[in-house]
Amino acid sequence: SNGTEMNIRFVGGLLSAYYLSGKEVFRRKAIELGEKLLPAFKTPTGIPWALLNLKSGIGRNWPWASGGSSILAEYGTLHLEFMHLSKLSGNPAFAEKVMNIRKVLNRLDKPQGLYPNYLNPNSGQWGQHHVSVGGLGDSFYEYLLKAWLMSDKTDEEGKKLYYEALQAIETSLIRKSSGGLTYIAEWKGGLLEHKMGHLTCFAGGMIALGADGAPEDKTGHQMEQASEIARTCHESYARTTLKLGPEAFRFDGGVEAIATRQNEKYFILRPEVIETYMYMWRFTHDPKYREWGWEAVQALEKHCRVEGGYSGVRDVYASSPNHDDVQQSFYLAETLKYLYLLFSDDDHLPLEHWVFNTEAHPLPVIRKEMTDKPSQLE
Ligand code: DMJ
Repeated sequence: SNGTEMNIRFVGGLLSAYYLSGKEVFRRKAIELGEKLLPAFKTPTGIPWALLNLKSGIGRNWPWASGGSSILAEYGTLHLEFMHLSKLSGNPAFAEKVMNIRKVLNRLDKPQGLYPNYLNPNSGQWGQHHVSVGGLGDSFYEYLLKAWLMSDKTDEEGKKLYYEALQAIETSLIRKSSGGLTYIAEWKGGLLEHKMGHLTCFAGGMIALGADGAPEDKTGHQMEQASEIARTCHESYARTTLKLGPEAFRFDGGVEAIATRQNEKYFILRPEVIETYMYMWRFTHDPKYREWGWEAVQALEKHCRVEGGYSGVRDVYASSPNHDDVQQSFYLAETLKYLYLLFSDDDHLPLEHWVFNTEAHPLPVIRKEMTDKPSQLE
C-alpha cells in the first residue's frame, strides 16, 4: 500500500470519525492502523518508504522516483495525523517519527530555499532538483502551516518553515502571465516549466489560510496572491467547453490557463479549485466564490453525473463528455465536502477549531490546556 494515502485517507478518516462521534472504536482503529504504518520508518535516516507491505512490514520506494528517493508530498504529509495518534494513544513514537523527518530536512541545504520533491531515505541526500507546489510537493507545504495552526500556534518551527518556504516559492515559482494571470510554475534544476497543475490550485486556499499569521505586514499581500491564484484557477475552468478544469494548464506558446497536451486535458473530480473557493469565501465573503462554486456544481451535474454516481471526463475541451467510469474517493471526501462548506455558515466546522487534513478530514486544534476529552470540543 501507499503509506501516505493510508494515512491521509484512512487514519485521517478514522481520527475525524472519532472526534466527530466520540466513539471509542474509531480511536482504537486509527491507532491500530497507525501502528501498522510504523515499519515504513525503518530506514537509515528515518525518512519513510513510499510503499509498505502491511503484512510483512517490508517497505520500498516507487521504481520511477529519482534514484530510489522518497517523495516530499508523501513523507511530508504525516504530521497532523501522527500528532493526534500520539495524543490519543499516549505513545510518543508517532510524534517522534514526524519530528525526525523535520530534523533531517532542517539539516539539508535547500537550493534557493526550495525543497526538492525527491529525497533518498538511505543517504539523506536530495534526488533530482525538481520543485513543485502541485503533485509530489503540494501537501508538504500545507502540513507545515497546518501543524502550526493545529498546535494552537505553539509549533513555532512549523510556522517559520512554512513562511520561509512560501517566500522561496514566491521568489522562484510564482509568475504573472502577459495577460495578467498569476500562476505557480514548476522548477526543474533552476529552469521554470510554465505549467500549473489542478493539484497546485489548492495553494490559493493555503495562502489565504496562512495570510493572517504572515510576518512583516505581508497579510494583505498574501490575501491578494491567494485571490489571484483563485482567479487563475477559475479561468482554467472558464476557458474549457465543459466548464471543468484540466489536469494541468500552461502559460507558454501564446496560451494562458489552457491545457495544450492531450494527456493533460482530463478532469477526475479533483477538489483543489473548490477547496480554494471555500477558503476564499470564509475569509472574504466575496459572493463571486459562491458563484464560481455554483458554476462547478452545474458542470458536475451536467457532465459528470452518471447512473451509478459521478465520473471523471477524458477531455474538458470536447463538445460532449467522454466518461472515464471512475468516481475517485476524494470526490466524496473532499470535492462535495468543500462544496457543502462553501454554501454553509462559517460556524459549521469553524476554522479556529478545526484543521482539515489534506483529504478534507477535520481534525481539532490541540489546545494548549486541553486534555483528551472530545466532549470539550464544540
Ligand atoms: C487527494 O488525495 C489529496 O487532496 C491530496 O493532497 C492530493 N490529491 C488528491 C485530490 O486531488
